Amino acid sequence: MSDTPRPYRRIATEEAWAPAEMLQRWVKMLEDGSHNDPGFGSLWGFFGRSPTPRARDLVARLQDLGDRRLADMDAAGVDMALLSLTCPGVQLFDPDTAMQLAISSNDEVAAAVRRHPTRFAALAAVAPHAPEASAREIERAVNTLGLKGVIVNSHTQGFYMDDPKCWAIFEACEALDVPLYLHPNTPSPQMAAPFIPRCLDAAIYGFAVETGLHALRLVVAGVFDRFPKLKLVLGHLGEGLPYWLYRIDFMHAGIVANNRSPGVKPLARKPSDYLRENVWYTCSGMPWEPAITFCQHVIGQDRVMYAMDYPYQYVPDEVGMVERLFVSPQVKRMFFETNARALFKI
Ligand code: 1DF
Ligand code: MN
Repeated sequence: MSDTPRPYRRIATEEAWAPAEMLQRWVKMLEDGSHNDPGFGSLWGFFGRSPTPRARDLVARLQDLGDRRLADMDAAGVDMALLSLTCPGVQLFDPDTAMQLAISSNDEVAAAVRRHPTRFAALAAVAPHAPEASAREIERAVNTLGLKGVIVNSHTQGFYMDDPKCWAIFEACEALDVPLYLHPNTPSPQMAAPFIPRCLDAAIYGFAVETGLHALRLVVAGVFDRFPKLKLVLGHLGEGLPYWLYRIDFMHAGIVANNRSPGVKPLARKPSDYLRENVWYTCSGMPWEPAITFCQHVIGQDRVMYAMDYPYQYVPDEVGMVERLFVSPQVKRMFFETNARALFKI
């Protein structure tokens, strides 16, 4: 992108990568059918096995943590990328294998950050189905490797993080004051079926359904009452949730007042309060003025951040689309740079 001098650096906050070993294991699982996840079969059946240029190009770009990625960032005008393990990450594997791969991938991405400290920062992968080991890994990743937070790719084989087993992970995030980025995954096995025949399971819509649901489960379960300092990040401008704030509050109040479900207890505050005060938002995949400014309006300009979603949505012209947002220079700087610096301590 042609670029005039600007008074801020652009930090892109949802930029995916994948270690070769994990991709090889995924392809093997696709070939021998040793997974139980129709969404994974649909999404990675394409990216992992299709000979199309789109699929082969993505798999190559995902694995590059060096010159090719940096050249792509230069071409798009992205100064810094916050890297995270692509979906579904390690969460498809049994807990021991998942932890082992989380540790090795955190080491690998931390080495890339050390090679290019002004261009890369990274989040730590964990295994939500091994919460105690994950909590220890978060501490190592933050304190020893210098990673900036945690990435979870939504459900783990149908398991959601509102389960009290995951409290150890939230405790670690809160104690270290690092955010947890709840990135999409395809709809869990319990709800994948109606999405798949029309190819609606992935980024077109299923990601948002799955991940918005997951975030709301955390809110309604009272996770933020128990962990009031927990910081959650959602991509894709909150997976639709900002648009729903009014109706979620209205309906939740009625459910609580009528004691409709043993799974819903009164909360200290309204659901929208947590979505405004415990959650930050990135515009990954949504370089669209009305949606971005809506999110800034109902959530707050200090909580909405830039993301590209490289390499899945590597469209250099989109940086220009976002650059033309109708906001003041100060807000543009918050959006592209300072909100991310403050939240992730970059
Ligand atoms: C896609 C999009 C794939 C996103 C992703 O990870 C991903 C896609 C496998 O286009 O299929 O992270 N995204 O976040 O929008
Ligand atoms: Mn993404």
